[in-house]
Amino acid sequence: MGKVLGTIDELPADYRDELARHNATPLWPSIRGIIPFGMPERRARPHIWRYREMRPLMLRAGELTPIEKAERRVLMLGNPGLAPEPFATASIFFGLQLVLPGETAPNHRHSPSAVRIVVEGEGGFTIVQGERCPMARGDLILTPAQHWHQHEHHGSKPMVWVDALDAPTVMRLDAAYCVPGREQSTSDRPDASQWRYRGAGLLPYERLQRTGNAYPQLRYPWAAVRAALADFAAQAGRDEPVHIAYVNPETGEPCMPVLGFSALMLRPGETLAPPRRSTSAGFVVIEGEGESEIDGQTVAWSENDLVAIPNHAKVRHRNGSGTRPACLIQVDDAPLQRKIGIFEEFDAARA
Ligand code: GTQ
Ligand code: FE2
Repeated sequence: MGKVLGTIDELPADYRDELARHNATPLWPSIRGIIPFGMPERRARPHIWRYREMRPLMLRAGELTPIEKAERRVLMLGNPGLAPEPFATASIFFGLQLVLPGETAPNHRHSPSAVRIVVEGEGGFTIVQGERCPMARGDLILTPAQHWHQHEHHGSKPMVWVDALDAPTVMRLDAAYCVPGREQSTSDRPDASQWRYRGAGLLPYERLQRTGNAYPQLRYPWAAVRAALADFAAQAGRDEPVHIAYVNPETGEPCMPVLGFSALMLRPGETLAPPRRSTSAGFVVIEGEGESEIDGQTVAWSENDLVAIPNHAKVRHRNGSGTRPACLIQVDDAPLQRKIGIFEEFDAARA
């Protein structure tokens, strides 16, 4: 530590030119930029997208661009610190998608994985590999990598949902691509959350012999998650966070390989200061209102707002109501960070 590193300028010009001709670069002048001491160099900043401001822009997209000319009518939510990359954090793509009554978004599959979090409307469906997943507010619907998916809307009002994709990672791997497909034929059966994986702790008997299907459950209805949060909150101590992870019901592992999903309830009047984590995250406000202090910056949020939390940020959430709970669906990159061995939580003393 503390050694003065050589700079690029102190190298002779002819040597620098020769290196450039051979597509090589000395590491030592930029080693701290690539691997800084102590904490990563974070480009992403705390940020909020308010639904009150985004909704009119979504509806205007519906007037300006027919679905046929969009394929997916999505506004990408770009973190100002990451511009011009249109990503919410270094690893999370957040989009707001609008489907109007009667519209369909055509079938395709691609290498990035997507998860839908419904914020407005009813009567929409995402069809994933033939399984019809109804979309109601707060529902979480998985369209894992290379799974065929199309959207349709049979209701009478606009449907809006949040798309959370691992596209930043897949693009960094130079591995993002898409394949268009013919319209799927669908099963008349309800999605698996309504019968095969009806409740926690219950599995179809033959699934004790694992099928190896990495995505047995594609839809996580909000009604079930909200009830679980309420029952959890009724019993948990005040110092125990009411925080539930969306997992593969056969393995108990995170439901997706790169991005993790969880539901958090802040009880009336509760302030929650989770440990500082190495992950980046974002959340969608499903219910209630409050504020989050992120690296000293306070954002006040209410229903359907989206918030971005940079890696390693210090976070404190506060429910603004003394009588009503607040519920958030959180997205983070903990599954990927755990797989590559870089997930860390820092205790308050080191924060
Ligand atoms: O709904 O299939 O926000 O393929 C980005 C890419 C949504 C989708 C996005 C997609 C989709
Ligand atoms: Fe897609």
